[in-house]
Amino acid sequence: MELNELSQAIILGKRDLARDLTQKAIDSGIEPARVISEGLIAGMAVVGEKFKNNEYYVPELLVAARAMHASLDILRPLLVETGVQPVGRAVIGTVRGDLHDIGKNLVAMMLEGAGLEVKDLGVDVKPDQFVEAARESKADLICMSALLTTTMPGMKDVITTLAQEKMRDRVRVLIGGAPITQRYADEIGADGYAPDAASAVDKAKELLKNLGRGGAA
Ligand code: B1M
Repeated sequence: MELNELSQAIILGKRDLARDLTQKAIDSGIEPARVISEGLIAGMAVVGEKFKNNEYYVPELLVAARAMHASLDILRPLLVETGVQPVGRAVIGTVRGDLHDIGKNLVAMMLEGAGLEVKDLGVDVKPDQFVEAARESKADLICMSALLTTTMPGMKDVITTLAQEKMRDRVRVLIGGAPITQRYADEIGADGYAPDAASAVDKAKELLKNLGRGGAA
């Protein structure tokens, strides 16, 4: 089966077709991670371009996102199944004022698939909520996503709150999202940055290793 059929279903916002093609891809033995990268992410990249070029508007984005979520519902449990023993704990969310969650959901699933226990706090997560959740779940990592240049500063606020609560030395901070760069991560004192969901897993492993958690995720 060709994964570009799935990309097309995402681009056209065809939810039922996206669901069927995802199931077909899995049944034909394609790895869930490949379905995500070559089917879903590839499709959403085109959607993003079309939006940028004013070929698509918000309604088209929403139906594309809905199709993507239908596909993810099938892939999520499969990704988790591939995981081994939990090797670390993470809380993840999209920062205050930001409602974009597709990339964050992908990162969460990939981390789960890599064997981490992940608590997903959703979107529009305030600094206190990140820190409180990290405390409650004894998290090793706080993972933040931002898609808007206006919401990026919320990441710095989480790091400040973490320090105020004297938890900075035992919780590592990983950030990402379309406008985020390594330079920005350095500027705000985050421990890691990843440009995509696959490298977020590598970075998370590295940070866990630094914490003495073995990093065998
Ligand atoms: Co919005 N939006 N949006 N949007 N939207 C962008 C981000 C934008 C770049 C579009 C554009 O103008 N070209 C622009 C931001 C401009 C800026 O700030 N510079 C924008 C805007 C302006 C807005 C609104 C303000 C529009 C309006 O209302 N006028 C509004 C804001 C709402 C809010 O958040 N308060 C808005 C709304 C929406 C929708 C609701 C319609 C929808 C979101 C649906 C949803 O998420 N449930 C939407 C969408 C879909 C997009 C685009 C088209 C696609 C985003 C996406 O899902 N990409 C986007 C344009 C674009 O990015 N090209 C755009 C696919 C996803 C897989 O990629 O999220 O980047 P991404 O995640 C990647 C990596 O970034 C990385 O890994 C992921 C996978 O590999 N990553 C991490 C992400 N988080 C990470 C965390 C990590 C590590 C890696 O560690 C923890």
